[in-house]
Amino acid sequence: MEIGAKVERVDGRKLSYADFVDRYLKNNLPVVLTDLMDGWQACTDWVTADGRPNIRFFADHFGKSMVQVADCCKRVFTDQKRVEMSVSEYTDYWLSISSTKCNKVANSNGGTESLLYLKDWHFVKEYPDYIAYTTPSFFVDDWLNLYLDSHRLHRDSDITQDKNETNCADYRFVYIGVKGTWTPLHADVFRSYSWSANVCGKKLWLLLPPSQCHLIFDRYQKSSVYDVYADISEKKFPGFKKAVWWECTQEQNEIIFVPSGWYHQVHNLEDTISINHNWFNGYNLYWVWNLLVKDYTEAKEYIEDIREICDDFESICQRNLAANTGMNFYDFFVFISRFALANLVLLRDLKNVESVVSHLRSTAFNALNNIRAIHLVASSMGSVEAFAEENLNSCSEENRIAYSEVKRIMEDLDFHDLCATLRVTLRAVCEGLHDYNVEIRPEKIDLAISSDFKIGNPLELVKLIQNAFPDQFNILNACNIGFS
Ligand SMILES: O=C(O)CCC(=O)C(=O)O
Ligand SMILES: [Fe+2]
Repeated sequence: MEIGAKVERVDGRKLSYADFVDRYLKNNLPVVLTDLMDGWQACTDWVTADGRPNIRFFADHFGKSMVQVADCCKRVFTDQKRVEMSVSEYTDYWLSISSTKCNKVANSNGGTESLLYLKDWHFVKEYPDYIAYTTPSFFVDDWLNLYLDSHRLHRDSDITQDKNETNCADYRFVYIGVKGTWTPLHADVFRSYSWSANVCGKKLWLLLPPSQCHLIFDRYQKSSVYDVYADISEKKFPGFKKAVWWECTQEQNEIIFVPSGWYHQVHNLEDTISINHNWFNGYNLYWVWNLLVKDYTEAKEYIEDIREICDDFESICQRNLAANTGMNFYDFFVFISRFALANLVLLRDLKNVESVVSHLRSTAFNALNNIRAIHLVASSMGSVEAFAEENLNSCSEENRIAYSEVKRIMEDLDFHDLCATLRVTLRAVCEGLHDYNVEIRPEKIDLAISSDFKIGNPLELVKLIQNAFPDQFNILNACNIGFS
């Protein structure tokens, strides 16, 4: 395996938000940020005096929680075998293997042993009053978790019933793994960004830029390599040897930013506790849409032969897409429609504020940037079959109600919550922008949101956005300048 680059390491206290955006978000490049975890409760409560996981603290305080645990020695299709157990069962396991000091043996014992890794624990959702950490300002512009605080990703009852509710609760996780546990090669859900903070322990990351990701797939571009350290058949994966990897050893109190679409494999080199979020915003929204299009196309090809005998072919495709990818076109459309409206409402309200101080200007700038990103994605959604008149009946009633009538959305209490959290979020983002000279003056923006408007499809959302800025549509284009 060729390692071609090391991930850059930067002191987070010396990096401005604008620089983070310019260097890493816009270029979609990874970085390790140091010195951002001072004062986190997790760094005190979850770590012993000698810097190891304070596993008894979890047993004592969170023992009853039910969590997903992966067995790193057992592969099931593209992932590790998962079992559900309580935190106290996991901590019992942890204490039993560390007392016999057999982690290494467990790892190499011919596959009969298991090596358990507690993963994807929705800790914040489960313990909202215990403030284990605060999200660093670089990562607060997080539309995914912001939305999920007031909305569900799916509204169709048949999909939500299938899924464990906490599964789609949010994308804020805690991971706890003994030395030797690992995560197979993957790209993140929705092709979102992730950030991952080591509360204690050490991780080895191997990352592959999106431009090279075709190299880790088989010749049909269907299945990808599971473990980069395994003996990879050149016949099956002809490109694998050509891949040039980025490497990073992440120490305690360091946070790695993983950009969109980078495949990565992760190994816990020590007993490790980490906190991670998946997130997306205006800078990678099109990654999410592109993934949905790709997965939709595959889902459709897969069942193409039954098209003729189905009345509701499109809705089966959308159902499969939601089940496999985590959301479908309609879920995504509800998401961007509501987000666009929330940003417009925020802008409109800012206009009414008398004293236009600089942070309000940068809030306006951010909201405009968000709207611009949504406008771009909605424009490219316009032509998809799923939104053609004859297919709109494959969109569930729940979804249609959620996006169509602007008046109804504006009266929806969940939407009010979304607006309120968006305001707080943009405010927090703007604190990092104080030295940035923003040209936008919200009081000059003539904004009209007609509440009798109906959003029937993506092109109507585009129209709504354009109509909202009657004479100043160029304002949306001007935001292209971004932070540079
Ligand atoms: O820490 C791990 O084992 C995996 C983390 C990961 O894949 C991520 O943060 O995207
Ligand atoms: Fe990941």
